[in-house]
Amino acid sequence: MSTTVHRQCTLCEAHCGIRVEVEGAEVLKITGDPDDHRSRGYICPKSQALKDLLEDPDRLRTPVRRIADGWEELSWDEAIAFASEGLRRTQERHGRHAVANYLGNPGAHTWSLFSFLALRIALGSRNNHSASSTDQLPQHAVATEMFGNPVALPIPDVDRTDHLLVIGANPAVSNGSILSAPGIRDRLRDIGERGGKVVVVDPRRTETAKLAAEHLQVRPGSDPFLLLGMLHTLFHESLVAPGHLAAFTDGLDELRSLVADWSPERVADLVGVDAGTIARTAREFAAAPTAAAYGRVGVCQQTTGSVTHWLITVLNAVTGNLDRVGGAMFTTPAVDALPLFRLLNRIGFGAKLQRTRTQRVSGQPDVLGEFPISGLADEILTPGQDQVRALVVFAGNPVLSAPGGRRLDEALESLDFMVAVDSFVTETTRHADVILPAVSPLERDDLDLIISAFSSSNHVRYNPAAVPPRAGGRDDWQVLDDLTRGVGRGRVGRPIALLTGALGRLGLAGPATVAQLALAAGPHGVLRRGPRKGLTLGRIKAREHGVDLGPLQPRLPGTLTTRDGRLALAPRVLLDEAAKLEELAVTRERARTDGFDLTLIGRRSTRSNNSWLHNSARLMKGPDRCTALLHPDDARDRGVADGDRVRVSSRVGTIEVPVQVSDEVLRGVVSIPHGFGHDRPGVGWTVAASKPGASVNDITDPTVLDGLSGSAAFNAVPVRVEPARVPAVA
Ligand SMILES: Nc1nc2c(c(=O)[nH]1)N[C@H]1C(S)=C(S)[C@@H](COP(=O)(O)OP(=O)(O)OC[C@H]3O[C@@H](n4cnc5c(=O)[nH]c(N)nc54)[C@H](O)[C@@H]3O)O[C@H]1N2
Ligand SMILES: Nc1nc2c(c(=O)[nH]1)N[C@H]1C(S)=C(S)[C@@H](COP(=O)(O)OP(=O)(O)OC[C@H]3O[C@@H](n4cnc5c(=O)[nH]c(N)nc54)[C@H](O)[C@@H]3O)O[C@H]1N2
Ligand code: SF4
Ligand SMILES: [Mo]
Repeated sequence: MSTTVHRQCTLCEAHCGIRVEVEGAEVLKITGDPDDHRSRGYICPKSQALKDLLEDPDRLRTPVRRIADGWEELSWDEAIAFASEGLRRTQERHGRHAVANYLGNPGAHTWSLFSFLALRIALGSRNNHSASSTDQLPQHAVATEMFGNPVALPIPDVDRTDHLLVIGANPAVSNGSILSAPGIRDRLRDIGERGGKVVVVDPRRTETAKLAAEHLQVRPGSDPFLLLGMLHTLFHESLVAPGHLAAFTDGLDELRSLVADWSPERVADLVGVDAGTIARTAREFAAAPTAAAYGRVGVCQQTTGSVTHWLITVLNAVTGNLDRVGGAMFTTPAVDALPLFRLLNRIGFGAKLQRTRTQRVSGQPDVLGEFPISGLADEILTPGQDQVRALVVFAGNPVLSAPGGRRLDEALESLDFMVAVDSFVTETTRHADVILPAVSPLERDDLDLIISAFSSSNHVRYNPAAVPPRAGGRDDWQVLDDLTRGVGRGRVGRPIALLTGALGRLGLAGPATVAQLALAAGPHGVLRRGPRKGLTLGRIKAREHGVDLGPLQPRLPGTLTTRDGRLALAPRVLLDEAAKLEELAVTRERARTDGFDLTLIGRRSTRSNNSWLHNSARLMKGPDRCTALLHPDDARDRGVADGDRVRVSSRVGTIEVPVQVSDEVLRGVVSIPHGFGHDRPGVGWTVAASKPGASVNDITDPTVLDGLSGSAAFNAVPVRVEPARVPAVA
């Protein structure tokens, strides 16, 4: 007899509702949940990988320790003791900062994140890193400067907007990021159908651009110039109307003088779009009844990541679209960090959210207590006080995901000790001394309180385990809590370890306790809404298709936690970043003369998710997806045809991939996806290794970072493309 379990797919940020048909411990079928009010039955092909992950013969089921010729299995008790002791020993000998940590992307999709954060506190090291510094860190840095609250990220109100300007994002493939909105293709189509307009700004004619009414095919890295040109038009033509924001907003005058020098005529060549179109794009944005500008990794992963995100928020604000229905809005999530940041500000700690410490070798400042992952290899390889000698990696694969991955690969091999919490022997975890494998998503219960806080509507949904954990399987939080108890020493670490232990003995172990407290204190919780109506974990669990907490609501000025309680439209540090654009405008051509005549950008595929779904045979079917897209004219100039192998070189290194000739990309641009390169020795992903591709991060530059946040600049890398084999002379 089969039963059906209702939960979410948590592979990407859409978090679609699914129905998992199970018989005993086996999963028979995964389909969309038509009763999930957000996804209404929608799922993408990746959802089927949940079953593949569960059944994958390469997935580690028990902890393993590295030995001379491979791996040996350990009991959980032995493994935790071995891991804790190795970390403790390193800290005793070399100080607490000698143990670094890295949090990968899937770690933010599970409530075990709370346990990882506790482990961080127990370790007490300043060397914290995460995938954020390859992703959305510029957005947090900008939010901290403008709103005082690093997690106050404006989300486009896609379901109610009349005009959506998408800059450097491809939601038709990524399914929306910092914009959770399952089935977003339909939502984008709906904008047009209700008489609105979608405009896409991207150097490639993407799947999203094909759905849009207009595509501005800009040159990579030119977005800040485009936005300055648009803002120039708005100020010059008196189209600036911040509306309800005016009463609590500072900085309009500084903005006016900043944009005065950047007319559409001046930026047109830099952007690759004519001045008339730039001015019209600005006018249409301002004239729309409601409009939202939205940017994601295409513009985060740039040296100008923060400045661009700032200008995007400014564009929303000066047209009165920030925090209004149909514009770019803030969520009112089940758990809100707002009171925390308000408290930090009140006790004078707010200013410490960023730039209070510097990364030892690179000198990069921290943001939200983390250093850029791009600097980790140097921290490991450069001798000196506080050199990193041990590492804990939770749910991450930085060898493939961080810039300059090849060097990090080497650095990891030189560590004294490394612990990985991951279910596979990956390009990263193959360097670990011990791997602690957690169960797969369908084997655990979960509550998403992070991704839902960045959604197109307010909601929360509990995920029961679909099948019991396979023999001996443990959830991430159990593993992480055990490590916390094992390593916690000193003034802060010891109390955290003791508290974790005490909660365990009281039967209150794990993220459920933290979630209950956070829910109670949240905007919908019992402290605010009373014991009868307030949102509790029990009430969330009782609603098997999820809880609808309503559409996004205006939240300003209440959500501001700046010291003066005002919205800072022109923060000093961002004006300083903008000042660097003058020089950038002049030097953009320089790389070409250094022999790198093309510009590299990234790409995502619907059948892939960063580095870790390439072991699913059904997703890997079909043509090679790790290709270099090249414009037909550029291919012809280099004497390469579709399918030929090419060498793509940057200042940092060279990779070899097949070329895919396509007029989708702008001339002068090469597009290569990340997350491949599974041919490194010892990688335990057999399907992935049979179609390995190459890692584009072997040629991205770890020294080229976003100016304000230190986040990786994967896009707009100067490269050269040549045939892999020189054709024989006739
Ligand atoms: N060139 C280039 N590089 C990029 C990007 C790009 O666009 N271009 N994008 C960047 C972005 S946006 C991101 S988010 C990063 C991602 O970077 P990472 O987070 O470092 O890498 P992932 O490929 O997501 O690897 C996730 C790892 O977690 C493991 N895992 C999956 N689920 C779980 C779980 O539930 N528990 C545990 N313990 N482990 C789990 C997987 O087996 C895998 O090894 O890559 C970045 N790198
Ligand atoms: N199927 C699938 N879905 C995913 C993922 C995946 O790997 N596969 N990864 C998940 C993760 S971790 C994240 S963070 C999100 C990311 O979600 P998105 O931000 O939507 O990511 P991308 O699809 O990489 O889109 C970035 C776009 O920026 C464009 N771009 C590159 N350089 C520039 C530039 O200089 N200017 C402009 N204007 N555009 C530029 C690229 O051509 C690309 O179309 O996706 C998530 N969803
Ligand atoms: S879009 Fe696909 S991968 Fe993302 S949550 Fe939905 S079904 Fe899962
Ligand atoms: Mo990401």
